[in-house]
Amino acid sequence: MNRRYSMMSIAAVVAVAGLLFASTYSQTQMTATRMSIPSQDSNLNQIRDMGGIQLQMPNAFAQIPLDKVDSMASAGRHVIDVKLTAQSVDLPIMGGGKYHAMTFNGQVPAPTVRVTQGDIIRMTLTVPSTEATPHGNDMHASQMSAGNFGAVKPGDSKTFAYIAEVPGTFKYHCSGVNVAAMDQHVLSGMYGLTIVDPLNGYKPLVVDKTDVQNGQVVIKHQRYEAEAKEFVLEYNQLYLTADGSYDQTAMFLHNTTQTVVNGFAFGYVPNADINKLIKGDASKNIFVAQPWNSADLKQYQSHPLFVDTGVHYRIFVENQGNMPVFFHIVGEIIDRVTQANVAQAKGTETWLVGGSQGAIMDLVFDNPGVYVAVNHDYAAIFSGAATVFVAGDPFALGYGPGDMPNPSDAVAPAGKNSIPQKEVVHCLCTDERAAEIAKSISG
Ligand SMILES: [Cu+2]
Repeated sequence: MNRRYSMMSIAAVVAVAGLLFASTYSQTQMTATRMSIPSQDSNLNQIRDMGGIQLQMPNAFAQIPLDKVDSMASAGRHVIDVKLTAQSVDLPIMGGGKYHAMTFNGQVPAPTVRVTQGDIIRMTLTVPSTEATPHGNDMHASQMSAGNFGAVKPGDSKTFAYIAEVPGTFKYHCSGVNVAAMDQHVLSGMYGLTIVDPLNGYKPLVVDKTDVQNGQVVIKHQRYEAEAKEFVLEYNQLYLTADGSYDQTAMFLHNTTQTVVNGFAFGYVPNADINKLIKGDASKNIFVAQPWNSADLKQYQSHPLFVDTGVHYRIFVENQGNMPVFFHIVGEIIDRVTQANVAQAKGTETWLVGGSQGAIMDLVFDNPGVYVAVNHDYAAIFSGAATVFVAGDPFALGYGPGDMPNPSDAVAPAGKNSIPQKEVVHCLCTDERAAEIAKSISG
């Protein structure tokens, strides 16, 4: 390819990227996009005027006609209603201050949907008239064109239904305004997870250990039943200007402001109470960064994940962001990685989860101690992707297995083969939402 043609293709790619991702509602971003592709001004204006990109391609919209759902339910399918409300709200950010978040139901990430393979998910998205922009929804557990669901205008609501055919973890997210500004909406918080449990349940976990028998080292298959304690860890990035607005230029450069796990940078680290338990002094930090550490922070105060030794753990990991996640637990080996109920790896140190991809990590913590789950990209670790697991009672504080509560947003909703856990309210969510969560976990 000669230089002139290759320059032209680059220009074309930039133009298409500009069309797809131009944020319709931020003047700064529009200006930035215009500067790089001045000849696309009229197209951008047209998109802005119609409030998004109308896809001209034929759609394969495999949704269930809504009037058929009831008869399918009587025939034996289970129907799970998912009700999402778009809510733009300012939420706290590590280091103090707030950023302009876009949420479903006042929380980041959005509520985790948990169903069984073969269930019908009937999703209704409501966009209150107070919202400044339309919103959409794309559920990766479905297999249908997002184009046909389209944008829901402020003051409207819209429903679609589909059968969750494939087990595993699947992202769902706002599809922006007919795809335009989708990056802004998703990276500002409009994302969530659907867990589709396998119809016949999860598989028991077999971990190979060694033993000595008759003077010989031998392999010993250690079996754990499918029943497990479960966590959800959703990775994403924030790209923000100094005033907490979405910064599209930073996104194009992959210039991450903070890396977040379930919405928080460093949201699952010890807090003052745990400092006090261990050091006898609330102000003596036992972890290098404790940015969410004050009882005044209520649902935002950080909280580590307490785990038992010798128990099967199932961690649903989803990469909601723009950067790869090299999922690793410092001091542990992941006993099994599963996608679509098929084991992808056993005994792996790290597992790569690409953008908009998920995986189920099965492991057993054998020894008491502190383990840190990271995205093993140093930029991600140091900007927020460090999640502390405290296994057993390594500090000899006297608590027993399951005594310590875990942060509610990291505990998966109950499904097939779940072992319940004690929970404490923790979420990047509004006070109203925190009150609802408090009610739901107290019984
Ligand atoms: Cu949206």
